[in-house]
Amino acid sequence: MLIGKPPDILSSEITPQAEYLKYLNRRRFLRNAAAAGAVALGADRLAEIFDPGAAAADETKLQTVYSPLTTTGEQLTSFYDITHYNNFYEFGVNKSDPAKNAGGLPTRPWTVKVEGKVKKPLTFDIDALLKLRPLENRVYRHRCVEAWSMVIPWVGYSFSEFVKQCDPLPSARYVQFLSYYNRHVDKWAGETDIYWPYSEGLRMDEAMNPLTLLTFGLYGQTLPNQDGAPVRIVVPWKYGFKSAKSIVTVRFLEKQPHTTWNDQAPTEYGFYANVNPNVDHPRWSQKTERRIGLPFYKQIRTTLMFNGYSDQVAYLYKGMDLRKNF
Ligand SMILES: Nc1nc2c(c(=O)[nH]1)N[C@H]1C(S)=C(S)[C@@H](COP(=O)(O)O)O[C@H]1N2
Ligand SMILES: [Mo]
Repeated sequence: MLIGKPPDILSSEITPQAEYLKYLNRRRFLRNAAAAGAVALGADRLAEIFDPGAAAADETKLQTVYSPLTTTGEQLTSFYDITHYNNFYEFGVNKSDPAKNAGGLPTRPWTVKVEGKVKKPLTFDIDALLKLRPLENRVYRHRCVEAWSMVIPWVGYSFSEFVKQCDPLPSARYVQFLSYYNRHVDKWAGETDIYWPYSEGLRMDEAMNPLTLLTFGLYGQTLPNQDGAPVRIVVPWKYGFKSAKSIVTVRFLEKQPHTTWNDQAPTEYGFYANVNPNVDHPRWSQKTERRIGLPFYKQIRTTLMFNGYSDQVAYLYKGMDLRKNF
């Protein structure tokens, strides 16, 4: 439970990850939470519900091709749920906050810097990145450490295609992703004690796995800001927090980078964060998950090892103790 959570906020609106933000500015938080509670009953919120298309109006269509790496057979989560039930702490800690607050994220001009163990540092313009490879439609399962999940038709290409352009040195064993951070734009970041910018990382072989997706869109159009515009990473066999949004820097490193959630609570959020029903979170089971958007009686699913991607990724962890390396 969040300390001092006002009773008019639905508990499903507040994330267990947020509970771990130890030095929340309590007064500011309470003020914001009260405001969010008021909005939940107010006219803007109703307009949002009755006109879900409004959220899509500004997005642009992307040319896409079919990908054999797509996961089929499961009902897609609706565009509305994918874009209104988000974790993006720079824009607030409630699930509905990013849709309301991320509008000001300036997604053009946008560059992605490449640094560290590379032949030479590079800067890519987002529009050049969009044209680097054909954009694929890839339906992936998406599972948050908070035990909810979605099925999302992402648009992008394998991150390995990007790495090929970067000429990493043989000493590069890890990749770090840093998100956009500007405290004048991401004003809500100050509600947390997170050490910004948001940082995540992968071992090089994980990053090079074809499933690791450099992601520019969803449902055939550019990413809405709340989902990490204009470019994010998606790592479908890991808990959602590994998938950094709105990436501005990619660093190739010799040593394992620090990562945001691991900094916050090392005993709860490991570096690997592979979806693993056999390793409970210290405060809840990971055996099942709640599929967002389905009727209540159909929501609970068994969580699959590596989120169902064992055939593609189990080889990466041969000989590792996944209880210790969680
Ligand atoms: N920059 C940034 N990236 C982030 C986060 C964040 O707060 N900031 N949240 C992570 C978490 S906890 C999850 S579950 C996913 C959620 O992605 P979605 O909102 O598109 O479903 O984004 C991840 N990437
Ligand atoms: Mo998450």
